[in-house]
Amino acid sequence: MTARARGYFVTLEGGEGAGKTTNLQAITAQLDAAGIDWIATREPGGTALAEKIRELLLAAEGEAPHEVTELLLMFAARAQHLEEVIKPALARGQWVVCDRFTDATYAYQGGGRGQSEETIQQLEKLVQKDLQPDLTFLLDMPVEKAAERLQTRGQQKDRFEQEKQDFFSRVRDAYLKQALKNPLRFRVLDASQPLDQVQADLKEALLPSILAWKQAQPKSAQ
Ligand code: Z5A
Repeated sequence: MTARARGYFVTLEGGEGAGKTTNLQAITAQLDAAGIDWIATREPGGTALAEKIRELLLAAEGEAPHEVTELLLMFAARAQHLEEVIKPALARGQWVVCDRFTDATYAYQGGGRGQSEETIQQLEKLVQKDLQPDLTFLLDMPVEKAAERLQTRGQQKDRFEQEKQDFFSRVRDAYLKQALKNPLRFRVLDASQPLDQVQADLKEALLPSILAWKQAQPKSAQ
């Protein structure tokens, strides 16, 4: 087997409608062009069991999870996803591109629902040990503008999407706080720009990581 360095872990974060799903495809296209092997995944979800937990968390109807239940279910899904999908892919030398990860927990369960940072940190330590994304893109935009964008979508709203503007403002603030606390890992992009400009910014911000990672590969794996 060819010796390879560890893969690379990229996460995409942002409020709803910021364009994570759309821009994830731009990232994987750039990785393809660079000849890099990748997997794309999402949270909550990414394995059969974690996708079942996602359904429970997002269901708009029925018994709503208590805030602590919601927090624990996010980390339960994450534990399964990490062990079954993320860690094995990184160990194989693949890039993992993940639509949301633990920064979303700080933003939604912390900022949105008011769970303490300390509690989230304890669960993060339990589930992730020292594993953190290598690079996180925060697609940031004003909450009102994202809401306008989503008005045209017209599909049924999940439990989070039914929250009020005030909730999403707290989520945005918590995301920006995470970015300030982790400046080496975060790249904050202005997601309110036209899509081609957002993708140009994304491409430019991703390129140094691609080049550095390729440079670090053993010669036999290049
Ligand atoms: N959650 C949590 O609470 N705690 C956690 O730890 C985790 C998650 C991991 C599901 O996530 C929920 O889980 C989420 C937080 C919670 N709830 N909320 N809200 P999700 O990622 O599956 O759900 P989402 O944020 O609602 O995803 P989304 O609505 O699909 O948004 P998106 O992926 O960011 O956007 P998009 O689908 O790529 O784009 C939306 C539309 O805008 C679409 O029509 C695009 O064509 C358009 N678009 C995108 N970019 C542009 C630009 N630049 N200009 C114009 N139009 C654009």
